[in-house]
Amino acid sequence: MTLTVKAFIKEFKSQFQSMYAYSYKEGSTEQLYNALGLYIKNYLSRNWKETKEDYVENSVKQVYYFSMEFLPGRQLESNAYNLGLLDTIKEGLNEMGMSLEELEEAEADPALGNGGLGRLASCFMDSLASLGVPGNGNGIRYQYGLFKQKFVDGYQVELPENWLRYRNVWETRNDKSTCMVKFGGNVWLEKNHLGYMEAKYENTLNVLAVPYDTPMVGYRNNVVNNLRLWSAEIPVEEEENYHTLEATEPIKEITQVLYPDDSNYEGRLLRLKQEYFMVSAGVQSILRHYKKYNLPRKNIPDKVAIHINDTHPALVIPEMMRILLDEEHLSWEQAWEITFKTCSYTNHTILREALEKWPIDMMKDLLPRIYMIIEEINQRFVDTTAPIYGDRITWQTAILQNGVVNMAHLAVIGSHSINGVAKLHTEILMEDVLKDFFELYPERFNNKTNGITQRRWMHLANPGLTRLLDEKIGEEWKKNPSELKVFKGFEQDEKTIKELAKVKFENKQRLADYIEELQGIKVNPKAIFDVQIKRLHAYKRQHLNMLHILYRYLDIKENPSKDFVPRVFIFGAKAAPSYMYAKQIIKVINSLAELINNDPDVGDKLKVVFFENYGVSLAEKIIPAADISEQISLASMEASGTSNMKLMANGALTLATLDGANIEIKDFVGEENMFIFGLSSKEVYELKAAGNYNSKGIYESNEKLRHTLDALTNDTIPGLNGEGYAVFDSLVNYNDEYFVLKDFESYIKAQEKVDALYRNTDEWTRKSLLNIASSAPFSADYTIKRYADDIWKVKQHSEQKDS
Ligand code: 26Q
Repeated sequence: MTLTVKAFIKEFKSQFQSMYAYSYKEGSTEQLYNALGLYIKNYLSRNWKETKEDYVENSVKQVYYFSMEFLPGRQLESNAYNLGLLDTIKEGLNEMGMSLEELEEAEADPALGNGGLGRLASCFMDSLASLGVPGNGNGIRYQYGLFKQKFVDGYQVELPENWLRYRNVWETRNDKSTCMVKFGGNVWLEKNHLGYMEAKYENTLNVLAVPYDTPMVGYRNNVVNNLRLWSAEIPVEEEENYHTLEATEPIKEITQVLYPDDSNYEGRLLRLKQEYFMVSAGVQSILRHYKKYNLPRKNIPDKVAIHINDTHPALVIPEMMRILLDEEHLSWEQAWEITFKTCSYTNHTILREALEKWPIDMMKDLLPRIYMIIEEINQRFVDTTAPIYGDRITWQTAILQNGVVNMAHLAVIGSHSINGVAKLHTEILMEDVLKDFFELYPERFNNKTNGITQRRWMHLANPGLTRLLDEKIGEEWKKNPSELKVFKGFEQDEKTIKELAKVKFENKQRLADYIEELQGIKVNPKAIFDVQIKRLHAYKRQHLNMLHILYRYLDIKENPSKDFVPRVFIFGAKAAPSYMYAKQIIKVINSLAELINNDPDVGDKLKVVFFENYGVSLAEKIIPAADISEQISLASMEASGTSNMKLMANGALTLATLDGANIEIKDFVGEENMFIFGLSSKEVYELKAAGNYNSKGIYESNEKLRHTLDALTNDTIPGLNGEGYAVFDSLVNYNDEYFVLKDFESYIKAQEKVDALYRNTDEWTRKSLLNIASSAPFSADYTIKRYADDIWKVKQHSEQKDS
């Protein structure tokens, strides 16, 4: 069934009229957007229903991806595109005197995640549906997403992100599938009249979990999977007990707001409530759905795979045990076998301060039955491990340690598969962070390098490049990304090189216009667009980037007649609200930008743009215009990175340390087509082990560096209130935790190579072409295929239905 422009126009008009009872000509942008969104949702609803029915009728195995975060981005264009409606809709809207771009801006960008981990979950949702893998997301419908970031005098200010204010056309509230989640109270075990042990509860806080389902549309394959987000409400039958607004607070707050920290774990009770709420509702709903299959409980692992996205949903393990023991009355051994075979876990970080460890007392009070089960899992683990491996290893790997529940240990012990997110990261897990577990269970460990969906990050974000690729290598690459390598054949084709350079230039021109409109900064589209977009964290070293900018600024001031290659430095980054140092770095960059952008001696040679409120929608605008991709974390610290993949696929050259997936970028595109600098992870480990790093020594002995660092504290940068000192102190006087000064010199050298290469436009573009052509292995479609084959053992179920 193909939709004609004429039919679309007719149906859209009637959709609008049925919603608002006046003509679309009177509609506001928001209303027109809502009508179009609902039109698309109606259009896909049949496939959504049929996909669901199909999975049940054929008793197919399904994956449930449990994640506290999802960052789907705007869905209007991407749904229309995957459904094959985009061109028809664009044309129809034009005929009615509207543009899709304009309506699109009315859509909220759901910021239900912090960064990489949440965006990865959403790329995976897109790939699951597009491959026809039966896969569902399970998460929280936060009423407020990640804070909106504003800069006031260069300081980050956080505002609430009320993304649901103007309704969300994509979601369907599903009152038929609610679950009850119990907190606190007293629990004891009692034999019931059938002779089974049963858990008895009193004085619990009962919370109703209401699911909101959002369609996850596959790319032109009629598959529509489901993303289920849970919202906490007062149970209907208990409404009468809640007399005041205040009394409802403890329930409503559970799904009110996303925790804005992505790297520093704080043991907040409310966060633990959120985790258990999502997990309990999710597991209950899965096991209820499984009953439709009419199969014995022991077959659950043949039909259900539950994936734990970092440790945040690791309570899936005791929760599943609880239901199988207390409600299904299985033996411990039976329940454990099912749970263990069903669950798998991905680790996303090696930062020690990010590892979740919940105080035992807190867990016991909030989740008494879950704690009892964790205790038994721990006891049985200790009893089987100690006799074979001895006390030391057993103690180091136990779940309960020094008054806390170690969530990573729980996740590892209860999962049949444990994976890292890039080759180096997985090695570090096996050799360092989870070394003892690797000795216990080597067969459980595996690597799954992250990936990105090319549909959103190339096809939609970069139409110019997509057209060029279609023209040169045909359209096959869109279904089959490995075809991108055919583009390598054009490496020496002058015409293609020129065309590619033109695409990039136009993208830069568009971004330059946007920057001027947004910030009033005029940037030269011929300059190198140098981009660092990611959460702000000392290990990601935005301050190393800043030091280079400062160095360059001083150089320009001191050598006015020197020939500089113009550069625009572009940042996008949110700092966790409680992360002081990250906020100070933002302030220093903003003040430095203010100085540079307004200095007439500098002109076009140097500009610094720090976008406010970086998120998925901004990323879609910035990435296609990037020349340089800054991936400069201290080697070993960045588990994978995913902006590195997006930027590469859009033809940016990577300037990087050998960390995370940068190593694999190097393997695919070749060292000569990127800029590598800095310590290797091995050198970082050695330097840490030696214990003799002396940042002050470097400061004192490197004249260039000293000159640059001194500018942080000698009033070179106006508007600072001690932030320059804070950065200076941490780097010079507190021994520079992330070895910024150690890598400074080689970073500057790499930056000089960037300038030199950019002078040769064709050579630069040739390398850009090779990057695009080598980016296929980072397609999330391949990543998901590997998860499906190796970990979840689910099959693609996408026989093409004709609708
Ligand atoms: C934990 C406890 C309490 C509150 C918050 C958290 C929390 C929330 C989010 C801890 C960590 C996160 C997010 C981590 C994250 O995004 N990690 C990134 O994951 C990407 C996808 O695998 C990788 O590419 C990045 O390298 C990694 O930093």
